[in-house]
Amino acid sequence: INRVLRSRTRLPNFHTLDDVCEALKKAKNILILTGAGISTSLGIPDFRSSTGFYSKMRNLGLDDPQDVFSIDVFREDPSILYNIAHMILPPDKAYTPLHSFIKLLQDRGKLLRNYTQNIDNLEANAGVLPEKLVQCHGSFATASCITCKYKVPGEVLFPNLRSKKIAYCPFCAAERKALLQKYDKMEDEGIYSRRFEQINSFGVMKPDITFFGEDLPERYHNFIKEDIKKCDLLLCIGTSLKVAPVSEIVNRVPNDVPQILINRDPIDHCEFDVELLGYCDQAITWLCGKKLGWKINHKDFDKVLNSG
Ligand code: CNA
Repeated sequence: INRVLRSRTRLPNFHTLDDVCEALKKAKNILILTGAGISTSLGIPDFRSSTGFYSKMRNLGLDDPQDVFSIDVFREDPSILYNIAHMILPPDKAYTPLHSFIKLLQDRGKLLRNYTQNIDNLEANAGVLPEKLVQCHGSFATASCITCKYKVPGEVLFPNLRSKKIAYCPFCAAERKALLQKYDKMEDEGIYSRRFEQINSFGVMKPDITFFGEDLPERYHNFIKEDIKKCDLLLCIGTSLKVAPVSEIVNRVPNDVPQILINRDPIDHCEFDVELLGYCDQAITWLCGKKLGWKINHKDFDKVLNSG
């Protein structure tokens, strides 16, 4: 976790809603950086809000809630993730008006790429094309054996995650059993064994989400350098920008590219040209519906637009 400390000179002629609308109309290569805040309206908690996942973890007595997503902790005791993952499992087929806004930019040929920190894979539900998406922290869409890397579709793991039962890799089962027997025998013979550390995660299936201590997916590194050069507008939506290296994107975008924040809470450690503080579904629906005359193709568009 890194705080992004930055002092950026704001663009001199870019500070009104009309500037935002003009930029959205003109832009051809929009880079959208999204976070957990774009999915909270579906009931998926974010991490750092007062009602977020981390405060729930603290209430469960975990000293450092980030440990749930530490690869070292997972290797030592995978049951911790299996006990809490049900809280952040993605709902089936759902997506928000904000996800549909990303699809709208894609349809209008304006979306360079959506860099999402989200692991819920809801962008796919909204029809965002895989080539337009970089899932910076992986996702629940697939899962792999932590030992042999055998990969399965993510849903295969969902029943286990919902019922808090660890899922094991079928190809590592025999070796796991043999290891368990070996360590049991050592213990019977009074030989000190490091059974806990050695075996607990052997052959355990892990959702392909990036844990603290793991590198970001290759796709992130493959695209980010060129995309930063190409982008002509940066939208940061529903993120506290506290997790590096994704948080550093805002610093790497050239200074003459307008940067807009749409977030419920202000972000003290970053400066944007325009900040729209509030719920992102409402903000973007209002901007599209009332200011730009763009209809977002989402079942709740009219409801949100008329909700004031
Ligand atoms: P975060 O640190 O929890 O910040 C979320 C931000 O969203 C906060 O600044 C809130 O103010 C803001 N926010 C919450 N609700 C809304 C809303 N309706 N409209 C506008 N803004 C809102 O989460 P980040 O994404 O910044 O942190 C990155 C982590 C979160 C990644 O590693 C993700 O994997 C992880 N995460 C993902 C999900 C998901 O996939 N849905 C859920 C929870 C956490």
